[in-house]
Amino acid sequence: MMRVGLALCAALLSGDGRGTKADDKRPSVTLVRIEPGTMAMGHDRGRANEAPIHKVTLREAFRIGKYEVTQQEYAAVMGKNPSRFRGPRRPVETVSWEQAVEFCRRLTDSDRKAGRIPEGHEYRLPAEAEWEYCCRAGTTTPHYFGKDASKAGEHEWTRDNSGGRTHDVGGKKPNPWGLHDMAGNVREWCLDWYGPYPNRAVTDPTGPEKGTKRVFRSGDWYYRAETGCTMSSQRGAHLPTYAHYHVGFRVVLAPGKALLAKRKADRLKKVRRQVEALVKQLGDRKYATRERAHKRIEALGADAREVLRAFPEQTDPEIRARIQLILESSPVDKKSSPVDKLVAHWAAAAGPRRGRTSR
Ligand SMILES: [Ca+2]
Repeated sequence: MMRVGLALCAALLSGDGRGTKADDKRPSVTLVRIEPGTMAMGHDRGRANEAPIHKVTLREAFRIGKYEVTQQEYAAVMGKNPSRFRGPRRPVETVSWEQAVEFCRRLTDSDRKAGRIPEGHEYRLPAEAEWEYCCRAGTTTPHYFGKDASKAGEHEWTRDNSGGRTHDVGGKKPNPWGLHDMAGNVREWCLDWYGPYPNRAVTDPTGPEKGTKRVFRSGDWYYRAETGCTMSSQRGAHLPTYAHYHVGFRVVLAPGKALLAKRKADRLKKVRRQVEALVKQLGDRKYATRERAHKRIEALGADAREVLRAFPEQTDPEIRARIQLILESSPVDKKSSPVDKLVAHWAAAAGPRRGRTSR
């Protein structure tokens, strides 16, 4: 019954000819593929919890719900509908973070058994950074439609136009990546514990390791756009058991932990071979050769640093010192880049040999 319900739901949602045999193998929710990339996350002139602006890199492609999870979708998986504002295509609300996570787990099970999702993939809530990346959709303005909040009504259900209730998903214009209701309708639970942002560039962030509240993002039908609550940077949070009629969620479909671990192990194996060759070059007395080796290690990024941390103890103290400098350097802070630090290190160490290097 669950499969039938989900398939029916998918067909109703897409309106694009689903219902054929081939379509039976598509995921049960409508998803949009998101490519890896970088963004400036946060806002320095918004609320205090939106600062500092920091660079975020997402290395893996993933898929995210084109819409908030609807009541029809939720009921088909969970067997009940907790929502206050009833309607099959309205977003599910009055759903806690814990219930949203359980929905993802059950949907993963059923879609996996039905062969609807790729091997090793799973549904989960979006990480907060993934959510903002999707909301911004390449934009850097306060709203994904620009600076002018007077255009909010074309894109968002807020207190200004909602009539004090939720509305069917997809009723407003999508953002540049085709996602609907990222700014309004219901708030959306994210995976992360709530906490302050890091003051540095980060890769694939998933928030603090511990906490008491879980993050939700997006504005909602309850607040006016002029309060700034529908800006792409706006953050909120509450206890994971909190269930209220202004909070729902959308799902992400992405490789699960086991698949990610396997991919990482394969990647590190390749990087290790390259790093081993480059470390040998560090012993070369020619400045240009050493600099090239370090630049190439730096270009390999976080993976290279991980390999170097596990690198067998070097007997040569100078090579050991150089590896240590790479590990201690931030890969993004230009003023303290490994190359800059090493240039200083070599300049100091090369005093007696000055004139013999190719500098
Ligand atoms: Ca929303």
